[in-house]
Amino acid sequence: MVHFEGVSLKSLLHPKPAGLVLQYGTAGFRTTARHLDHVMFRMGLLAALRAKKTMSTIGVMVTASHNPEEDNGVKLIDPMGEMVAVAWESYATQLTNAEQDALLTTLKDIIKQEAISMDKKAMVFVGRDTRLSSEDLSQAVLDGVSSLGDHSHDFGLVTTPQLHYLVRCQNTNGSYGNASLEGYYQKLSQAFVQITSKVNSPLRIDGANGIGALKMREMEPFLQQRLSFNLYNDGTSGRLNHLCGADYVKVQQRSPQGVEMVAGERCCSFDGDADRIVYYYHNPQGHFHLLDGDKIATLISTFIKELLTQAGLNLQLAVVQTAYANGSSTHFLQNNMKVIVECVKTGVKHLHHAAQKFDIGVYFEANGHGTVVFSDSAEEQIKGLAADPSLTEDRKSAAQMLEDTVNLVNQTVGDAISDMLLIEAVLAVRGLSVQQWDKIYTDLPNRQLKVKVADRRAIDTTDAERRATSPAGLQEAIDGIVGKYSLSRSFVRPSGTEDVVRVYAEADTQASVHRIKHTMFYWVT
Ligand code: NG1
Ligand code: ZN
Repeated sequence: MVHFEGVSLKSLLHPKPAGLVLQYGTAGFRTTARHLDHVMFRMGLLAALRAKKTMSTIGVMVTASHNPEEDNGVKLIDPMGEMVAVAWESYATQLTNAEQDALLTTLKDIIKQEAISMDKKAMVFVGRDTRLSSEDLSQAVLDGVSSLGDHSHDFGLVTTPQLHYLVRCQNTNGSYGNASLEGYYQKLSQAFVQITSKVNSPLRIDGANGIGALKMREMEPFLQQRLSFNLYNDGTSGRLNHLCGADYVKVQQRSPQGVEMVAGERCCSFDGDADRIVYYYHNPQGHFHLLDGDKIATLISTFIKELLTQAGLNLQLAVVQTAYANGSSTHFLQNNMKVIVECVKTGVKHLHHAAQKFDIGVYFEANGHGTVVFSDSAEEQIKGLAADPSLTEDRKSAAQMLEDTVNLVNQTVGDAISDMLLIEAVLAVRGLSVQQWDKIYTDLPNRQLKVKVADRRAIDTTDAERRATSPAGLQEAIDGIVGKYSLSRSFVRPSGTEDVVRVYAEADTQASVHRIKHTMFYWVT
């Protein structure tokens, strides 16, 4: 029997500002940290309900990722480490927006609608990033869980993907790994050390002044000196995500402040919660070259495809992208690599679900968020083959490398640390420099723009956001603009995380991109 008095009493300590309305979007709730205390308390309540419903441990991560230090946010993590089921996103919105006196009724409605048995105690894992506001906000989550009489484990400072990993481990009785940070470091390091016999030249890592830098330091001893790296923007002085980090580098297409760039040497940037990564370097003339999520997806899928061929394993491999994927990458993957390419709507949950339809699905957003997912059957076949004593040396080594790749990947969600180790392993095994990797295909010049408009929802899209269905005339105008330039493509869509619309343009030259971008800007505003 649950007594809701605890909820009533404790909710008073986390009051909702009357009239404030927020929406659980692509990245959960995300706004200025000042508006989030009641949201966190209520997400603690909802996570406990979700845990009871699924009879599993649920995760709650407090972070606003690449957004400014003053912002914060919260995301729920489902039992297998994936994003929370879509139906529960709307419960999250309802519970968050319920005025103070309607909180209990809303909570009870959800319990009734989902027919949740309140007898058993739930377990909720909580984690947070390095933002100043995160400690108090995660305390509010813990208060929410305990007000229902349920249990929680506070992992404190963790990267977002680490919390996803921990949740999955806990719910799979250790078959995915140990539900501890040490378990995470051990699993990834062991796989990395087994794949990589030779140490690459030092990698320069921009930690975005966030949690990723902290966790790389923790992981360093596990890596047995097989990865040589220098950490910059490690949070000891600079501001989180300020002029640094994966989002800054990708959007600005320039190197971050605080990293000593040396021509030809590879660098990478994490974002504020270490679920995204991009690589880059300066050429001898000092020009910046970016290797984004598309280049990463190409490197990884090429590597896996070659290993499958070498091992003689017939598994279906696909790459999942969004409309932001550079046209050159799609062309290369389809026509040169001959892999299946799917395009889905922006947002990791869409990519993740699409990737799960294949034996092996590699998915990346151009911004550097992505991972690889293996079906149960693919994992079994890889493991079976790696253990087969009758194999030739060549097939055996490929099968073992595939098995290590499975272990190196954090399959729950994009993970900057795990992705970085996989990329470093591929570069080392294939003897590729960052320039050689970059030359696999040449990106079409491209630009992104965010535009503040009166009502971003006036823009509707179809075909994985590549075409506009409203307002009337917009798509015709876009067709007219891009028709004037070679290899060009442009689209506009409302952001799911900010109150802006995003314009994307690519074409054969930077000058054409600029002209398309300007015309699009005038059309949208
Ligand atoms: P929105 O704001 O919907 O464009 C952004 C990113 C997504 C995804 C989410 C979640 C771009 C163009 N969009 O979404 O890819 O990462 O944030 O963080 O990078
Ligand atoms: Zn992030």
